[in-house]
Order: sequence, then structure tokens, then C-alpha cells
Amino acid sequence: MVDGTRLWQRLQSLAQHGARADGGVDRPALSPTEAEAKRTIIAWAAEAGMSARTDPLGNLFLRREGLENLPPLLVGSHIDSQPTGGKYDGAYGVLAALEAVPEAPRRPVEVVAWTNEEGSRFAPGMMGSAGFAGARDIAEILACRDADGITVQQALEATFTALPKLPIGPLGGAVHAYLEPHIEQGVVLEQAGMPLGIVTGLQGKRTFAITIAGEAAHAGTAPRATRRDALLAAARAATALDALTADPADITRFTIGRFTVLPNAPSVVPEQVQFSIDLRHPDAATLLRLGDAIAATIAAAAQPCAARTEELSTALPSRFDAAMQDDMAALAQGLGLPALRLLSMAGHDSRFLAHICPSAMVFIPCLGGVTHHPAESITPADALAGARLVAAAMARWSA
Ligand code: HGY
Ligand code: MN
Ligand code: MN
Repeated sequence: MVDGTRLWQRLQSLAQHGARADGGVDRPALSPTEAEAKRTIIAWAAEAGMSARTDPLGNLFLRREGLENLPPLLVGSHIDSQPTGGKYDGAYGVLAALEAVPEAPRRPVEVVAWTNEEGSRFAPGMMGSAGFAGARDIAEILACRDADGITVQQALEATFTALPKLPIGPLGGAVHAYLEPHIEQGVVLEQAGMPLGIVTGLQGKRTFAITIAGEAAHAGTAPRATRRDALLAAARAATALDALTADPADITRFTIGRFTVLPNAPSVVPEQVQFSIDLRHPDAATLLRLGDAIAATIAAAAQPCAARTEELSTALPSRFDAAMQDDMAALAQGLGLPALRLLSMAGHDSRFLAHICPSAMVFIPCLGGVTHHPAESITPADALAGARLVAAAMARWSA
């Protein structure tokens, strides 16, 4: 039986791992704070008689054995956060799943917390789910470095050392189906006055790493005529990309979220700028057209500086399993809980699980659509409603 009070208390308790003074959460992937959060979740799972294991990518699995030895139903999300994150992005999905696990299912049920969904410490994101689904090369993942030069491999070893009793199982394996509960991170449900969303799919997303190479020079003596100023070149490129992705219908999402200048000294003409691009669109052809134009747009605008565009990830729009959506719509109706079908504008680990098994998502509102922000908030009533639907779906799909 889903206990809304316990779920709410656990959401607040988990948020203490990486708590920010402003009420938000800063819990980087494979960090000591994330390892402590895992320790807390493992203890809660043990109270419910569930076992815990991890895998070579640090994904965390909490398992309820089934009456029969079948491929498990997998339900969960992630517990890493953005540096200025909220309490509920990802964490809600893991804790709602933990709250909703049936007592004696025919099919095993596993609650999962994927490694590095956010892609903030290590880019790109969704490493744990992509590696699990065989969609990314493991060696490439392990070699990724954070801003301090620490590799995923080294961060994993630190996490395994912090949790020495946690068995490390194999990577991947058969999965019966996957369900990801998550906050909407938009305002559609709130504006519709709906407590639940049944997600039809994910919009497409392409991410890029850009390097603009200029030449360091003295701010006082270097003539403008001979300068190769990487910052002004990057500014021209950003302006040109803004024009490229301008969209009167306001559907295209173009973001430069990270921008670093070297040597970042007030009296030195910048010699290098690196910046990120996050491009999203629900239409595959538009996403391809705009993404394919990025490199040439930057190269032209950055002259006389040199520009390098590296695509980090490409994910076309994806659709979730129609039968699972219909099941959830019927279950929500049976629970007397209104539910709206909607496309997800945010990316989720379900993108990769959908490559290997029938997958679905359920949303609850987050107030004002505020997310990836310390003020992210949900209501206890919506948290409970979501967990009740997850419990009904888990019971149905593990029977
Ligand atoms: O970026 C995303 O869409 C996800 O919230 N990490
Ligand atoms: Mn998330
Ligand atoms: Mn997020």
C-alpha cells in the first residue's frame, strides 16, 4: 500500500544529500553525496525486504524477487542532479517506484537509479541507461572526464569503494518493460489542472561541444586589425546560431548553457572559447536540418578564428509503447485520477530503455514548470497520485 506520508518524508530526506542553502540540491553523478544518497535508498529498500546491486556503470538496482524467475519489470529514474537542481527531478521517480513495489509479484520487480542522467559533471548525460541499453561504447563512457580531469572510471571506483558491500552485477540484461515516473518539468499539466500525465514520447535532442581558437594578445597593445579574439568570435557565432534557430512558433529549443573563456584574464585577448549546445525539437527533419547547419554557421561567423564543432549525442524523437499508455490511462481512470497524454520536452533515461523493451513514463506536475532550479516544487497530493498509478501499473505488469 502506497504511503504518501512516507514518500514525502523520504523525498525531503534524500534531498539532504547535496542540500544547498537555497533549498535546492547539488548532487553530481558519482560524487560522495550521490554515494551517500545510494546508501540511504539501499537501507530503505532493505527495510522492505529488497536486495541491492550495482553494475559496472554504477547503476543502482533494488530488487523484489518474483514467484517466477522471469526478466524483471524495471521502474525508476536517476538521483544525480544539476548543480542548481531541485529536490524532485529524478529523485521522485526512484522514490515513487520504491514506494509502489508490490509485495509478491509473479515477475521480479527492480527499482533503478541510472548513472549520470543529467550530463552536468560528465557530458553527455544518460550514460548509465545508454550503456545498459548497449547504445554507447563503455570504454568511451569510462574515459569521459569532468572539469577537474577526473574520469568516469575513477569516479566509479570511488563510488564502489564508498559502498563496499554493494555487489557489482553484469551490465545489461533482459528487461520485460520499463516505466519512468518523473516530474513534468513544464506547465502543461498545471495549466490543464491535471495531476497525472501519460507520456506519449520524447522530443529529439542533439548536443554539441564547440571550440573557438584565437590568439592571446595584450589588451593594450594588440591592434584590432591583427587580433584573433576568440570571445568576440564566439559571440558572433552565438548570435548567428540564435538567428538560425529562431522559430516564430516557439517550438525549437536552442541553449548555450556552458561557456568558458581562456585564459580568462582581463588584460589578455581571449585565445580560446569552449561552449555547449543543446538543441531540441519534436520533429526529426527539423532537428536534423538545424543540427546539420550548426558547424558551417559557426565556422563562418567565427572568422578569422578557427572553429571545431563536435557532436556529443544525437537522439531523434521517440515514441513510447502505446499499449502501456492505454493500460495506464485505464488504470488512472480506475483510480479516479484524471490523466492527460502529452509529449515530454525534457530528456529522460527512458529514451534508451525504449531501444530494448516496451517503455513508458508517467508525469506529475511541478509548480510553474520551475525545474533545474532550487525552487523546483511539487505537492504531496500529486506525489501520492503518481505513486498510486505507478503501483497499479507495477501490479499489472508484474502479474
Ligand atoms: O536535460 C534534460 O532534458 C534532462 O532534464 N536532464
Ligand atoms: Mn530528470
Ligand atoms: Mn534534469
